[in-house]
Formats: sequence, C-alpha cells, structure tokens
Amino acid sequence: MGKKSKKKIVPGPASHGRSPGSLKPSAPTPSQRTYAITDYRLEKPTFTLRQVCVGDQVRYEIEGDLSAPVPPIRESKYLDKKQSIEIYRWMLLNRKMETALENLYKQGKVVGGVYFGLGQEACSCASAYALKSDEWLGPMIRNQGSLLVRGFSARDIMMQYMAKAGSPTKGRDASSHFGDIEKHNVVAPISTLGDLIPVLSGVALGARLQGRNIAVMTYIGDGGQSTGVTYEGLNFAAVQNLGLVLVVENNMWGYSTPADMQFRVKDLAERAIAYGIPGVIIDGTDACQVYDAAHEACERARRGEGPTLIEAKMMRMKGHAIHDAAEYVPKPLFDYWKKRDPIARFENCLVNLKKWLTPAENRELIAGVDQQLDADREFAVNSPMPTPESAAGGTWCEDGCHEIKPKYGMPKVKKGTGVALKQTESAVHFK
Ligand SMILES: Cc1ncc(C[n+]2csc(CCOP(=O)(O)OP(=O)(O)O)c2C)c(N)n1
Ligand SMILES: [Mg+2]
Repeated sequence: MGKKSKKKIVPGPASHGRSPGSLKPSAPTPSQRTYAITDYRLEKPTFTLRQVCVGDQVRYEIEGDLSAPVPPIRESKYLDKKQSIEIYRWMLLNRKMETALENLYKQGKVVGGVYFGLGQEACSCASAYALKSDEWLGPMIRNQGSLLVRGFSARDIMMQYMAKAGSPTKGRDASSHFGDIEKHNVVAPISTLGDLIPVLSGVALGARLQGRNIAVMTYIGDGGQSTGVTYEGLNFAAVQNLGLVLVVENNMWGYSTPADMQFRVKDLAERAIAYGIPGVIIDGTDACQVYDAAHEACERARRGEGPTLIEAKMMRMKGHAIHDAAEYVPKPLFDYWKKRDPIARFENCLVNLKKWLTPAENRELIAGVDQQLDADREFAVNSPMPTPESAAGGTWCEDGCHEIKPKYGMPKVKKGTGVALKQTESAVHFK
C-alpha cells in the first residue's frame, strides 16, 4: 500500500456548491419563475479551479478538461470590414504599448508599477469602440486599450507611467489615474473598486437632465464586483433607467484569489437578474462578441431603457501588476488561455477566414503600429520631468483651471410646473 496522501482538498464555497449535480437546472414547476441570460459564447469551459492546502501551503489545481479545441471568432452582427480592422489595430497597439511599458519599467524609467491587460485587449478595445465620441467611459487599470480607443495616445499613457511633465496629470500620478472631461469624456479610474459605477450612473443622469439619453460604460472585475458600492451604483442605474453599460471582467483572479472564492453564482451575469436588468455572457477574448454585446447595450441605453450587465469571461494573463509573477496560477491554465489569444485569433479571422486583410496588408498594419509606438516611446522617454518648483501646484482646481458647463444642453424642466429654471438645483450648478 502506498503512503496516504497528506493533501487536504479545501474547495472554496462556490466550487463546493457547484459540485456535479448540486445546481443542475431542472424543468421549472408552475410555482417557479425562470429568467433568461443571453450567452454569446461558442465555447463553455468545463474545468474548475480548486484551492488545495498541503500543510501550510495553499495552491490551486485544475480539475476537468483543458484540451478542448479553440473556438473560432463569432461572426459579428454589426461590425463591417473597416471597423473590424480598426479594432484589431487598437488591440495590437494596446498589447505593444504594454510590452513597451514593461521594458521601460525594466530600464528603471517607469515610476511606480505597471498594470497589464494582456489577454484582455479584445474586451477593452471592442467595448470602448461601441461608444460614440460624445458618450462617456470610466476605465479601470487594465483598460489601457479603452483609453487608446477614446483618443488618448500611447505617448500620453507612457508619459503618465514615467510621471513626465507633459503627461495627462503632469507628473502628479504615476499610473493610470487620469481622465479628461473636456475632449475625451473619460472619467479617471478610481482605485476604490466599484466607485466608478455610481459615478458613471451620475454622468448618465446628468446627461438626461440636459435632455439626452446617452450610453456610459465602465468596468469592474470578478473581485471588485463583490463590493457594496457596485450594488448601490448598479441598482441606482436600474431604478433610474440610466444608460450604464457595466462590463464585468471575469478574468478568473482578483490578486491571487480565484474567482470561485469571490462569488457563489455560476456566472456573474446572473447578478443582473437581481437588479431587474439584462445580463449577457460573452467570451472576452472574442472582439466580435464583445462589440456586439456592448453595441446592443449602448443602443438600449440610448433608447432610455436602462443599464445592462455584460460578463466577459477571460483570463488575466499576467500577475496583478508587474511585481507579481503569478506563480500561484497553474501553468496549464495559462497554456489553455494562450491558445485563445484574442489578437492571434482575430488576426487569423481577418487574414485567413474573412480575407479582409491580405498577409502583406497585415504586415504593413503591424509595421505601422510599431512605427507609431517607436515614435511615441522616443518622445515620452526624451520629454522632461516636472520641475521641483511646480510640485505644489496642479493638484487641486485652481482659479480658471477648467470650466464646468453642460455638454448636451441646458437642464430641462417640465412645462407648466410653474418652476422657473433659475430656481432649480441644476440651474444653480450651471449658473
Ligand atoms: C474597495 C477595494 N477593496 C480592495 C482594493 C484593493 N485591490 C485593488 S485591485 C484588487 C483586485 C481586484 O481584482 P478584480 O476585481 O478581479 O480585478 P482584476 O485585477 O482581476 O482586473 C484589490 C483587492 C481596492 N482597490 N478597493
Ligand atoms: Mg479579476
């Protein structure tokens, strides 16, 4: 007889609840209600991740099949050739800029850390692409691709990470806490996870007071979605029918905690049921699925029908930030998702299946991205740091720093209420 294994399997509460058979859907009885979640995926992974304790050590193991064939990119209902190529280009720039940032960090030129969206480029770029230029985005740290789509340049982002004087925050912040409320309509990321959700809901409410239903988009991770403010913000958007598009980026990890230990529902899109709003599941590595779901949610927002929760399933292909080697992630999990690389698969789709790009045009496009990035990196590296004497300024609003004015028109008041605009609260704000 062999030695008894000392391995103690400690399933997380969620994986325990999901043991085979325990949550099997059964035919509803007349007393049960049913709800629908749209699922755009062409593949539904069946493996589970388990936490295993061996002595004092905690590690994660995969249970199930990781050998499934890689799914194709789903045919988009909306994207044409030009749009698809544009999104592909943004995804390439997103990835190549992050690789450049990693190198700049290793050369000691980056102040602070670097956060990566490796493996999540389709989610960032194709979702932001669904917004119109006068609508609003609130990115999180991994959504650097969304920032590019909204009109920030790779130069802006690289200078920001190097805390250069010419960066969006003029060297006051050394990572991605910047936005632009004048030109790009981007709310700066807020570190406190979930706080962007009520803020973006407020942006939608503001636009409505000015007479427009617009789409506003933000993101939250599998970890961050458990926060109270996520519930409060999304519930507020739901009851007010505000055009919030919430992309829940389920990348399987929050720091080193696997998603199974963050929530007990099978899919995070199910949370939408409790808010009374549509929930959609997509493969976050498939740009066409991301765009289609985001576009439909934006259109719904513009019609004044309220928020949508989109759960994008994918994998964080690096650690939490550059300091984290992610050694806790089982290697086969990386291998599985590497085969589902969002850029390689979209490239294959555009070049070999759709034939919307010839191999030569593709090479030219890639060379163009490299060229642009080289120029931006050179500019960023050679630009000056802020002067010491400027350190005390530019942190708070100073006189005439920026004007706050309505973007979509003056706040509307109901006719016949007898309330003059100058007496309303919004009129005071915009006076
Ligand atoms: C309210 C709050 N709690 C904790 C943190 C610390 N924190 C920053 S990022 C992070 C992990 C987030 O994981 P997830 O939401 O899954 O996003 P991901 O990093 O995977 O994109 C945590 C716990 C925080 N910023 N805000
Ligand atoms: Mg996560």
